[in-house]
Amino acid sequence: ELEMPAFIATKVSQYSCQRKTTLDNYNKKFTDAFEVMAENYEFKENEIFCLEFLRAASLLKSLPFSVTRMKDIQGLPCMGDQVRDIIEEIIEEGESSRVKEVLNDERYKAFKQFTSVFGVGVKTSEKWYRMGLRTVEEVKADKTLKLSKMQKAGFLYYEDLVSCVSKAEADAVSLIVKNTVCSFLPDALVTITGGFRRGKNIGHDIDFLITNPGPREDDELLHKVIDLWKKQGLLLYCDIIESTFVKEQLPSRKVDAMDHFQKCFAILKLYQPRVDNSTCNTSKKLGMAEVKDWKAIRVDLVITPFEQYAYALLGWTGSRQFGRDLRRYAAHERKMILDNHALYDRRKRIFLKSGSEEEIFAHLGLDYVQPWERNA
Ligand code: TTP
Ligand code: MN
Ligand code: MN
Ligand code: MN
Repeated sequence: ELEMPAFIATKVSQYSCQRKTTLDNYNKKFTDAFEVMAENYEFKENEIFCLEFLRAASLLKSLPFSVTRMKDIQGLPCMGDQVRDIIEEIIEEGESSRVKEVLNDERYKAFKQFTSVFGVGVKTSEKWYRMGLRTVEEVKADKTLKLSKMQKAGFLYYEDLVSCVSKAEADAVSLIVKNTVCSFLPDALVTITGGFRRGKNIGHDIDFLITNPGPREDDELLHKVIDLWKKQGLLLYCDIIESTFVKEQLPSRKVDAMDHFQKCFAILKLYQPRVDNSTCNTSKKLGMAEVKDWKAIRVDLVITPFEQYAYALLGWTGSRQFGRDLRRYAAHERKMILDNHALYDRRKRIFLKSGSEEEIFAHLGLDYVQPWERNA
């Protein structure tokens, strides 16, 4: 942990893509508080305030020291009045009354529960809240509600899905994905992305990028993989989204736009051989309910053309805030448009090709930031 004065000499950028943010967070009590505030504003669809708190959280995560006095944040970007008020409260009282208020708020608590269900977002939560529903149990019990296929799966596997995915589970699923993909396309490249690529040891899902180096493209690959898992009884849910990519089209300028890759949001059945303890054997002998020997795991599979692979890797590695800042930096500092498919230089009116993440940073005039330093 660095001392404050040694650190202050270097100017901190307002963009997280110009900072290094590892998983060591010296300011967790502040960043947890900001994330609650941001989430509450997200539930209220106040994007401006939501982003203000997310940016502040992200900035404090990148500091190599713990903030203990208001002086410590002097001269730092992303520290607006709302943010400073909460920092001050936490420094003085050990906690923030505004954050406590949110944590006790009926609407926040209900939305927090609803959005923890796979397939349920702010819009659905709003609807359920207006109907007077407050808990996941109440939603489950209400048989008049029309649930989407995704939400039905979300409730069916709720307990498994809210319990986080471990690194060991990610490695096990990774083997399954690689083996299945390579049984159809031996040269395919399968890469774990998302939080696990940033070095996290838990996640809410496991993200994979799949590409085929060389000329051959196989639009059927994803369908073949999914069909095989279905046949093997490993697929609990899947929603395949076909590619909507249009060549020559300029990258999307929207900060949180979905990309156009063929992809699949799935739930896989991961078998977990249990330690052979006597209780299990007894229950089997007695014909009691079998002990569940699997866990439902959320898996995202994304198929990318090889020439877009570096852009897809950068986008899907995240963090979400790191990606937002990369695109904001490209637009505002370089007059370029970046998305998960390409980088477009608006001054030169050309697409900039990249075969690696390093090349994308170089095109943007940024120092390279390692995946484990992107936990913004
Ligand atoms: P997530 O899986 O949502 O997030 P994560 O892996 O960082 O964290 P968690 O442990 O909660 O799973 O998304 C991974 C990254 O992919 C994220 O930075 C945003 C990006 N992403 C896209 O680029 N396009 C998309 O359509 C989605 C869903 C995510
Ligand atoms: Mn993820
Ligand atoms: Mn997530
Ligand atoms: Mn994901």
